[in-house]
Amino acid sequence: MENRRRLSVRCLTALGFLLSFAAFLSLTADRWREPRLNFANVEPATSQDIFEAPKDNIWADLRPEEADEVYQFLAKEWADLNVTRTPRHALDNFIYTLETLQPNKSDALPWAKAVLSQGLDGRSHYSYHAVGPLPVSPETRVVPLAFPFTSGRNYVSKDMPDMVSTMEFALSLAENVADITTELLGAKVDRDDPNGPDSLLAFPRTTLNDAGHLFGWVQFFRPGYNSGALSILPQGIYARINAVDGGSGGEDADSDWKVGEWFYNGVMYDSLGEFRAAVFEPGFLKTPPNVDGSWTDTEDFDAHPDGRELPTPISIQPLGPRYKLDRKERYVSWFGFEFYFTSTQATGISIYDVRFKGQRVMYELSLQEAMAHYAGDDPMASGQEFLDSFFGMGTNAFELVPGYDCPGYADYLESSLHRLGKTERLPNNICLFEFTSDHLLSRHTTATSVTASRNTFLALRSVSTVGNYDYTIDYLFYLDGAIEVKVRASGYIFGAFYARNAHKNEDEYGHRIHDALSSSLHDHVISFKADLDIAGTANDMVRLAVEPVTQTYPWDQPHFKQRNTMHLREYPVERETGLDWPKNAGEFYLVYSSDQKNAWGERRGYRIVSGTGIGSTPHLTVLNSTILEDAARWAEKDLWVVRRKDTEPRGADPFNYIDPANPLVDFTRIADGEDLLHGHHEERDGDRDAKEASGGEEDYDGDLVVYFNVGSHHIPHSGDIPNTLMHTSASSVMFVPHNFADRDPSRESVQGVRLQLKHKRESGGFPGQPGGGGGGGGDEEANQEELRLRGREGEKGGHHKLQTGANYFGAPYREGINLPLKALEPDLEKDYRSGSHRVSDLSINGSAAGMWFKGP
Ligand SMILES: *[C@@H]1O[C@H](CO)[C@@H](O)[C@H](O)[C@H]1NC(C)=O
Ligand SMILES: *[C@@H]1O[C@H](CO)[C@@H](O)[C@H](O)[C@H]1NC(C)=O
Ligand SMILES: *[C@@H]1O[C@H](CO)[C@@H](O)[C@H](O)[C@H]1NC(C)=O
Ligand SMILES: *[C@@H]1O[C@H](CO)[C@@H](O)[C@H](O)[C@H]1NC(C)=O
Ligand SMILES: [Cu+2]
Repeated sequence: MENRRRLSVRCLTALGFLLSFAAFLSLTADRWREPRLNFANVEPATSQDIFEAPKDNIWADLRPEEADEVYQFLAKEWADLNVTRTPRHALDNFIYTLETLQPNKSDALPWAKAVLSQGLDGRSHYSYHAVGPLPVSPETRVVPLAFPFTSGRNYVSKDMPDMVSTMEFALSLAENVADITTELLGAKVDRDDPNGPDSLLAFPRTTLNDAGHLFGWVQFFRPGYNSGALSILPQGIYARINAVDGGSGGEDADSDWKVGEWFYNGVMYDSLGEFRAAVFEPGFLKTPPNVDGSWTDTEDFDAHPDGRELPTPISIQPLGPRYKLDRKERYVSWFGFEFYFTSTQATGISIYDVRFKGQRVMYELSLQEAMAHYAGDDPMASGQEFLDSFFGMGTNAFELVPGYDCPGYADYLESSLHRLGKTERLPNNICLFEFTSDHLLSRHTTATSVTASRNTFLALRSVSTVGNYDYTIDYLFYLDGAIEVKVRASGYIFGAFYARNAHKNEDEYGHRIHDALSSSLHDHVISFKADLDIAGTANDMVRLAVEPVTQTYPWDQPHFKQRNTMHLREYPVERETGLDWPKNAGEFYLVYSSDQKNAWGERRGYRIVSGTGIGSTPHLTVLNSTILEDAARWAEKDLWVVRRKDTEPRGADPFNYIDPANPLVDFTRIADGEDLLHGHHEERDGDRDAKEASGGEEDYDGDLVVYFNVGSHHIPHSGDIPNTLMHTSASSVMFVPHNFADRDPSRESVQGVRLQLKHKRESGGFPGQPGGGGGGGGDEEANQEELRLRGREGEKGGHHKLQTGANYFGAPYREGINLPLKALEPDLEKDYRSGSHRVSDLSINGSAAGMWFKGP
């Protein structure tokens, strides 16, 4: 007992923690930690309680006080706009969002970014404004924010109808056909009990076509009993709605719509009258409805296969984390990695200023957009697409489930959103943890030893639930300097209605997966930006190809005239371009430092590689998508390399969703073929012309940005019911050091064991070859020999004296541990704080464009 470091058992409740540590907390105000789980007989590391970032996190979101200050400032500046916090109409003026304006890389002044929704001349607009410098002072001003957008505009005009009145229109349209829906579906819209078991929901989706005509389709759904299974309960009756005047969102929005054709069971009807007449005609061909039942339940509480009576193995971390976290600045240090992170409403977590062993590797790594593009044999599925930043990957990043989403021992952080003049806190929606993988990072067996190094990595995770789908988004860091971005989708698919009708072609777009449900083929393409700074900002991208070749070698003569073999060939990427992953993985995409070399004279670099996971990293199958138009051209290739510019901070903008023909950010204008030559390169004939033609900067410094996609071609099958499984939906891209250091840098940080076997040592020869080389002598002699050999390696030469038996590098566990139940099963009823989640219904109302409320 005496030699145990016994720790007084801290009270685990937040209150107890606050009481016993009040004094400590008052000193470290913002830096206090969640009460860490303590174990009875061990003392967790405490060093991170006083860990501080070297600099302020200039990317961090506005603190609530700062947001209040900006709101007050804007209230004065925009006094004439009658800005309201509770908009009741599309044309009301309101500040939709407020957050930090991410600073230019080339300067770092704190500014805020406000999105104003404004009614002007009977139309509604969204506009971006920059407010700064901060904190608010007499110099602070508000200016239109247009420089980040390729369009040169700071606004989109929202040619969307008033959401409330459109929903209202869909509802009354549905009420008008209660006789038909009762006849065909055994259900009808019920305003008093909209989510009742025999109720129907009617949702409009509207599209603006090239000619500026606004039209849409209303589709019926069943609500789903309790699981939110709505997206797999489409009902197969569709009505076209047409905007009377092009859809202005104007004052008279209620009268903006009229009903056009109807579609049911593969047949188009010109009008409601025609449809109704047909339905009640004897012999009308019906198709079975899509009815909810236990098949949509997300869990089975009743099955008891062998083994289910035991809990699963889990991971624990009894001695505390090995990373250091400055919670206030959101700064992390872990085995040579250092980075800051932040969260934005549209795109969720971004990481900044990533260094490895003191050298900058990336300036920024961040999600840009998450797209899902559908195809199908009905009026909805055939024209359905989502750009989820519009709904908000950060706005919809809800509380994580400790012990399930992330280990119970993870650090959980919150984010706050400044919207509609208020600050909303999303508790525990970011987690940070170390995890030891089920496989080693390296191992080797020789005749006399076995060495095994654990693969422990660091994960920064969040989950964005955008309507039907949950995206788990990971930024992963490995001991060798590798960085991985991994996304896994789960949740309900967005299915299509399956009509049992020989003339329908649902099978061309998916599989039948229930009585009346088709699985609805779609592509997920999720874009990330990596501003690589491989050992400095001046970088070159090359494709290093492994190519077959026929060579003549003097040493083969005269026996082989020539030899079929392979070799390396380097193709510099000299212009901004989009690349696809090479066939047969036959090329390495490398980003090299333009001026820094390792000890062997090789350029220091990182490789970009389509990473682990069953899902492969896709680009959009659809060519020149009719619905996306110019809103998401980044989706058309796997990887892009472009010049970094302050004026091109993002490859997409959330409002691209509502203005696809004329988006704020058109990616083709970012990847527009400018040359990437710089510094050490000779100016070549024609380059100057090319530069001028593309409007490039003469003094390009070699700072490049890579955009890349993860996602999947999703062909859901019966196993996606009830929910898509993450082991099949995962996909990732990895950045892996390539000659970045002089040898594997994980050796100095990895933990593991070398087992020195009791065998007489062999030396020389191939390890493992019995009798290879001299050897002889006992363990002592073997150790002497080992030391001598290691000493020869020079400078660092091992001070560790090898023993026969287990030689640990890093710390092994040295004593047993009493585990509190919490370490195994977090107390979710107490620790999960959210009472409900504001999950988007994927209608316009659930998004940027629909934040107004029914009038009193
Ligand atoms: C602002 O609100 C006031 C009071 O409700 C109203 O009289 C005025 O017309 C409004 N101004 C604008 C520009 O909407
Ligand atoms: C639109 O969204 C707001 C905020 O989420 C909600 O209060 C309102 O009821 C919604 N309106 C409709 C018509 O769904
Ligand atoms: C894409 O489609 C549009 C509209 O159909 C057409 O005008 C345009 O030329 C097409 N672009 C390409 C690259 O095919
Ligand atoms: C950031 O860069 C843009 C484009 O060069 C410039 O217009 C803007 O003023 C810069 N922002 C700040 C805060 O300096
Ligand atoms: Cu999917």
